[in-house]
Amino acid sequence: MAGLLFLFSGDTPALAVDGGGTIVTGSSTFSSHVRRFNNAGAAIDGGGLFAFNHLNLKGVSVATGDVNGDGKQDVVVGDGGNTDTNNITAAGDVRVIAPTGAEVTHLAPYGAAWHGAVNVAAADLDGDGKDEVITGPGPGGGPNVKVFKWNGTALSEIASWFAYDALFHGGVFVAGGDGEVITGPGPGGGPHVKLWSPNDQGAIQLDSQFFAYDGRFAGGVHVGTGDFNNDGLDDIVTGPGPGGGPDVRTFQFDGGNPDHEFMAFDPGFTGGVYVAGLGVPGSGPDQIVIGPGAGGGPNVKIFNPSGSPTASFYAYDAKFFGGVMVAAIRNPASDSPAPPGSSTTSALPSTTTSHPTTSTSHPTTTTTAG
Ligand SMILES: [Ca+2]
Ligand SMILES: [Ca+2]
Ligand SMILES: [Ca+2]
Repeated sequence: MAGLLFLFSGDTPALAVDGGGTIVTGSSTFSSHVRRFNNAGAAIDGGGLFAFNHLNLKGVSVATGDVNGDGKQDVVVGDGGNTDTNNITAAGDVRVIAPTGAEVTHLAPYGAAWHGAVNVAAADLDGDGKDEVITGPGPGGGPNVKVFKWNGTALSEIASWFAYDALFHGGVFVAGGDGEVITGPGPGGGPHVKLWSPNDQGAIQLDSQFFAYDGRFAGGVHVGTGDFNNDGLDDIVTGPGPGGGPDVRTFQFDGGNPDHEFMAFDPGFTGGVYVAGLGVPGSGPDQIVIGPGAGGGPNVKIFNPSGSPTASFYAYDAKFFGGVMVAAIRNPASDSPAPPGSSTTSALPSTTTSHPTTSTSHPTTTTTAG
């Protein structure tokens, strides 16, 4: 039986089940180590779990949301790449894991032959109270974004499209909020954020796009969502990919000038930063969780949107410099689903994506985050 090596252990606080305030981290290289923390940085599940036992794992991406609609926030884990040839189909490239540690479901969004990374997000795109799983391939794959919806027993693909030029093989980072899928190119791409939703006919349309940083920057852009200006509408938080400074920005969905901008680490750190919106029950605007890219220590930080740090902790051993992907539970009360009438259950153009295997080198920096 492939898969879970360690269950989430110990107490599962109510925060982790039905409210905001919980942070999920994933090792972005070397292993599939997933952990959870509260908004003060305390571990809430002991040592966490190793989500995959694929050969030569290259890390994981993480998301959190209630995928199966049971009121409990699941953890979605995407394989960061591997060299397995045997058990991918059995184990999947994406696993949905309940707070108890039990697997809800797994799937292989890009087929059994795909051994690259899968970036994941979870968001309720159609307002039915269940979070859809959004996937984007890592480097080596075409920019084929997919959306999967819970069908009562498993996840079914309901949308599939190319978010960028089909020849771009740097990967796609994904997020979701207020009925929109948000995409950012992986390394090699510009900081080109795009927002997508189904049109009246159910086909995916591009609603908005903007450059989060100087258009000449080619390290890609990480994206997350939260209500950072506290107006009840979701906003986007961005962090540069490798090669950029730790320059975190928040934007409203129509782009324009950022509402907030701050440096999450020493400005000299150029490993890139992963970003996520964090809801804290009873508080105002969503906060921002930051994980360093490869080259930085495992120092996860939480900030108010204005850039004031509220917590800082090591998600993994202090000697781990592989980077930390982050996700967090949003504040459910502030999460506005898509308006009635929009639906992603429709015939979408089915795309055939080839995933040539390339070896993408991520710039390695020796600067320590934090
Ligand atoms: Ca659930
Ligand atoms: Ca839904
Ligand atoms: Ca907002």
